[in-house]
Amino acid sequence: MATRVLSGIKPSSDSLHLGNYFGAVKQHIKLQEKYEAYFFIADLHALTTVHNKKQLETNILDIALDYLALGLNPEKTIFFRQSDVPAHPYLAIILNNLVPLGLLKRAHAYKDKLNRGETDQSINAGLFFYPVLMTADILLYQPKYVPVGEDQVQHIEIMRDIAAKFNHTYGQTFVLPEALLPSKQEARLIGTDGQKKMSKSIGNVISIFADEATIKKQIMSCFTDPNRIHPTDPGRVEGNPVFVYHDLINQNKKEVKELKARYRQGQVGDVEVKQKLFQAFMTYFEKPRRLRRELYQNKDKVKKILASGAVKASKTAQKTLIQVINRVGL
Ligand code: AQP
Repeated sequence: MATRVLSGIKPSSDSLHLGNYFGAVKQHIKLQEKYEAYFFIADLHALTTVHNKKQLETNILDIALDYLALGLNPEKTIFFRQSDVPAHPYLAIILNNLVPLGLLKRAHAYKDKLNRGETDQSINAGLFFYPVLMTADILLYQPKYVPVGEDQVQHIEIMRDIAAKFNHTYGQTFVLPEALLPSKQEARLIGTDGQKKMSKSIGNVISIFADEATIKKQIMSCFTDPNRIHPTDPGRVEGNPVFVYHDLINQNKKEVKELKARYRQGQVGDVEVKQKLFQAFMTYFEKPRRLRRELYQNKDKVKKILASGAVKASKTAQKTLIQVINRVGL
């Protein structure tokens, strides 16, 4: 059997951001050349935050368009919507019974919400059980690798714990998939606030497919070196989000080197550095942005791709589910 990879993205907003791209999607596009790839839109996971039918439908289509425009090749890859494969929630319900509550209480997604001032009254059970559904998402396809950003590493560990518990309880069933991470800088891309990882729920993002004015605003309002008051003050380049993004996006390496040198010596203002970043961004994503506009005119084709992906994904998922059902005695 060919080595398999699998990963998913939540359609909880209407555009992928730079963190999603460098942490996950860029790897996905590369890996589809080498492995048997399954990539899905995790719409059941989006239900934890999106409670508006129209909004969810729009987000799902938007993420599908984003993914395809960025280079996902439906000829090579099985691309589908999680909710089209009912085996996902089915397996999650079975696995719930093997997971100690304590393990879920330690999960980042849940703890982050508590740290942001939410309580057990405002956090829904869907979010709490999210690592279990994610475990089912993965185990159904038995991939060797799960290419994700650093924020998902703990959830992958939880998935491995649950799979091991299942094997121990019911006999060897699952091989334990591994997380696959890109470079350190890409695996946890810093947000435009210069403090937290780029996250749609925080809003510290640069959206890949937003209109130019929005992207310009996101880039121009990016934090830089907080200790630098005047353009003539020597500035810090390391860890400065504007330079982190330049390093990843700006193909003109000579320009980046010169900008860094001038910044360190207090010879360039933040505005110029950001304007150059905006230009580099538009160049880097010029082709995907054009492709996405074209795809948008052909939404039916996108729906067909997802429908055909769902048929193929269901076949694989069903096989695993039947094996599980037999093992547990249902
Ligand atoms: N800042 C980031 N750096 C690197 N990778 C990231 N990912 C997300 N943010 C960064 C990776 O993108 C993939 C899909 O993520 P997701 O949208 O399904 O969920 P997420 O990780 O929860 O993304 P957000 O933006 O942080 O969403 P919210 O704010 O709603 O929680 C994953 O592989 C993830 O690692």
